[in-house]
Amino acid sequence: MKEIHFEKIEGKGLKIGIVVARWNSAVTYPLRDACIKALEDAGVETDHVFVQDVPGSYEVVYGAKHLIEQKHVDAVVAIGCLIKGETMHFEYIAEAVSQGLMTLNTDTSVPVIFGVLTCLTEEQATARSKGENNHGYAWGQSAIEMANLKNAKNQ
Ligand code: RBF
Repeated sequence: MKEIHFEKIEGKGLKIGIVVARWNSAVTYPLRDACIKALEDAGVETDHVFVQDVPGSYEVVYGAKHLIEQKHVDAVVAIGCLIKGETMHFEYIAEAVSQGLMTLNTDTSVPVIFGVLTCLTEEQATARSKGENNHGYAWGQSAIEMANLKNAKNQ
């Protein structure tokens, strides 16, 4: 399994946003839940976790921006699941969302974690959102690491 290695991460006092698309919620909700678990395991207080549902992956960029501006979070995890169909929607939405999330990273001071699965089949999406290989946990850890980097002074 490919995975990210994390040093001990401390989340106490951080405010973390999670924006989650309801499209393919059988995939995105388990990703969201694993992300929340990672935040709890790292000591983020429950009332410091702000979860915002949006209809689909295309809307996660606006949802992330909303959390940054209205909840003043230290990092956001943007969760969605795009599954390739017969038309071009997959390519257009994937490109727009990845660019949109990167623009938030470069144009705001708040790190945004890319949690959008772009899969060719439902099986691929399931394999990345369930059990040991649920990517949501590492996305939560990534948010804490980046939030601490945002708040680091002279390091
Ligand atoms: N949103 C997703 O999060 N995952 C998808 O696989 C997905 N497929 C879509 C396919 C089509 C043909 C359309 C029109 C929309 C799809 N959406 C999907 C929804 C999209 O992200 C957005 O919510 C809507 O287009 C409304 O802006």
